[in-house]
Amino acid sequence: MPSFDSARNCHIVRIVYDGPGVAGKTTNLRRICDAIPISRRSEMYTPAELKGRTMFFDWLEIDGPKQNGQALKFQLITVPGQVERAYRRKPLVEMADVVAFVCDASPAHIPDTLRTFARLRALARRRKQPLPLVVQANKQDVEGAMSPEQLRKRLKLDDAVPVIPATAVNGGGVKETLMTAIRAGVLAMRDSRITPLAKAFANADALFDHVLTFEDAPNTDETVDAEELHIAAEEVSVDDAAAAAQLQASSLEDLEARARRAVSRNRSRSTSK
Ligand SMILES: Nc1nc2c(ncn2[C@@H]2O[C@H](COP(=O)(O)OP(=O)(O)OP(=O)(O)O)[C@@H](O)[C@H]2O)c(=O)[nH]1
Ligand SMILES: [Mg+2]
Repeated sequence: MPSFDSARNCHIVRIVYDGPGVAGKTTNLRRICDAIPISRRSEMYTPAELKGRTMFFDWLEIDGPKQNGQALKFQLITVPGQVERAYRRKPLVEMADVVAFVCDASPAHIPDTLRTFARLRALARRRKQPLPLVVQANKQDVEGAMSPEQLRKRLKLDDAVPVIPATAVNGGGVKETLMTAIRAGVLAMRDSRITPLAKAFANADALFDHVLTFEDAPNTDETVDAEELHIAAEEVSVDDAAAAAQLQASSLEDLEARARRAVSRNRSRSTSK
């Protein structure tokens, strides 16, 4: 839900760059930094990056167009895409006003993209407000990369969801993705209630403190509902050799085991009521 920062007298819209590991989320933010002068943005803040992988998040704030004379800022936040960091990703995605879902469109990474997207869909379903979504089909320069239309089909996206081709490493499609997400954010601001800015999201330091609170109880056994599992399994085409090779049997078994545990947990919860 867009928010109002009374300390700085401005509205804040949060755009979260979600997507699987190495899809190009951090690269998008770097190219945005290159394109926007420092007078119109913050520094990019990345706590504890390790060997080029995002461990917590990247954070960047840029100035947006004034709305009825009121200043508007966009917080751009990337999540860590590695599965092991899912417990850090979830609270960031839950607080998004708009999600820019960055896909690695190269064939070998499609199974990862499908699984991560299924998790996003599950999170979106649990929200009270709709979650505006922009999809970026990144790495179009890689041989055999899926086109935006092919990705739209694989992800079963509605025609209303924009899918933008990109080669983020060279800056291609980065601005288009950002502008589309900004437009969705401005619309969300008009349509929803504005809440006071949560302290946890006031700045990058506060966000880091907030994310660190999840370290004590990392929820690695994240609930995977049956429908999500169905989407993840069904969407991976078995006739696509490259994709099938990537989908290791152990991952599916793991997903199934977790879904079974979630179902039995829900059963025991409902019987104890
Ligand atoms: N070929 C190609 N490589 C890209 C493109 N965009 C990003 N990369 C490369 O992909 C790798 C991963 O990019 P990152 O931006 O760090 O990926 P990420 O999504 O932030 O990954 P995590 O932080 O692990 O979640 C880097 O080596 C990038 O240079 C692209 O359009 N084409
Ligand atoms: Mg990253």
